[in-house]
Amino acid sequence: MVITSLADGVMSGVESVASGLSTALFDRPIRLGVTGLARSGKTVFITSLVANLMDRGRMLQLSAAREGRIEAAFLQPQPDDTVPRFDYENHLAALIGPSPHWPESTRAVSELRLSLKVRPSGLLAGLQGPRTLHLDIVDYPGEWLLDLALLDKSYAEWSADVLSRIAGRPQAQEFLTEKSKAASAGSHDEPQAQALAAAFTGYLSAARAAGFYDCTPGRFLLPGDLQGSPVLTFAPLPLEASPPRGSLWREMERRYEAYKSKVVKPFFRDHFARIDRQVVLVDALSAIHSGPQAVEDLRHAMTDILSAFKPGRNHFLTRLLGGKRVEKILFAATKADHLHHAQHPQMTAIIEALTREAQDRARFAGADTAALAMASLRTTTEEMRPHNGSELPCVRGTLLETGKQAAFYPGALPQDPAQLLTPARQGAERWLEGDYQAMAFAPAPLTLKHGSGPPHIRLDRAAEFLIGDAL
Ligand SMILES: Nc1nc2c(ncn2[C@@H]2O[C@H](COP(=O)(O)OP(=O)(O)OP(=O)(O)O)[C@@H](O)[C@H]2O)c(=O)[nH]1
Ligand SMILES: [Mg+2]
Repeated sequence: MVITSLADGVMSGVESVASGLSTALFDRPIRLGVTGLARSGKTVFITSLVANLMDRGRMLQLSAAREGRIEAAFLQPQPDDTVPRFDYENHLAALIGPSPHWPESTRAVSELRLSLKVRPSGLLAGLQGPRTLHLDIVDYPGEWLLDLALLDKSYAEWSADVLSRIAGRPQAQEFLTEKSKAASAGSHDEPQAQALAAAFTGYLSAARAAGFYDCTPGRFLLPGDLQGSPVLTFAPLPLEASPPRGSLWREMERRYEAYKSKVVKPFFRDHFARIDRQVVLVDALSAIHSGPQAVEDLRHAMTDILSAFKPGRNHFLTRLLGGKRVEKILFAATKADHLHHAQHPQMTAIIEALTREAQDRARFAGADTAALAMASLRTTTEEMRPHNGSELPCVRGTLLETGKQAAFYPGALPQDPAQLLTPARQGAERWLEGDYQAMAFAPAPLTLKHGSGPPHIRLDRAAEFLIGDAL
């Protein structure tokens, strides 16, 4: 009696291990991180990706969709109960409603689980039934990723770094004046600390608006519920002799360290460490429009982002990840619908060159990386327009500002990306060959065809790179 029940117990134990194993193998969730700096297009990317995975008529470059192997795609409750849900339905309603508009800016991490029921391909096709892939998509601000570099720096090092970088920037002058009034070694005075932090935050916003990317600490621009708290009330100060205890400098140092341990580390532990695949969205056209310094800055930002994904780079991360690594990273130049397709190869070459340089500089070996030019939501149509006896490849759309239709030509991107990247590296003030224009278009009114998601450019290729192998 006892023996049988024991044996039964063992057997059912074995069975549940076996079924557990097959679920583990086949239903392993994939966590896809979507990041990029503010306004780079994360919300629109996720919304369009999910809509196009649910209705796959425009996803021919995703092999599982082309082969008709995706039997169903549906949203499910996400695994993390304390992370806000990505507001898919409202964002989609904004984009495809009768008076379409862009979704609101988002300020924190959010998450969505999309489950795909897929028939296996190749040899397994006849042997196995469909299996389910859970795709957990996580939207988080790229600024938070750049904060990783702070973990390796003391307050003195960080201050010296920042102060030397911003010295020549007009956006920083107000902060620098404020800083020169402060006596680092003088005793800590809260109104002064607040004035310094406010001036520094003001600089960060102005720098961001001017197209600079090195705008850390990331939470200063996206404070959320930390607004006004001491962890966000510090600023870089030069180190003079050895500042005594209780001095302004020491208090700033203490807050900087608190920012690292109470803000930066928890983000890496709770979100970053669990990501399997990553897309980094880059608004490269805006950077080119802003000029060589913004392009150079973008290159630095991409290097910093890549080095966050390089195992072994940072003690804290190495311990945290314990051997786990991100499998794929896609750098995607977004909003390619601002360019006629005749210029897409040039844009792709630029983003590829930037990625390659970032890889070399970060001495990156690890994840599989790729770069492409894409648009999550296509808002324009293409048009050739006569100009000085030749034809300009333009795009036509509704201008966001005026609501009027207009044709737009941003300027000729060079065939050789070095024509932009070299002057950028050499610190040029402006482009030699004319200027590049930027333009904001409103989403075009849409009627979605049955079975098709919103129109896009190469979103299917992005999906193929990111999850194609797992389908
Ligand atoms: N033409 C075009 N514009 C786009 C596209 N994707 C994003 N945009 C523009 O970029 C803006 C920002 O897009 P979001 O998706 O909200 O960007 P985000 O990265 O989520 O922004 P934050 O949440 O503020 O960090 C939009 O309001 C649009 O103006 C696209 O595919 N095509
Ligand atoms: Mg957003």
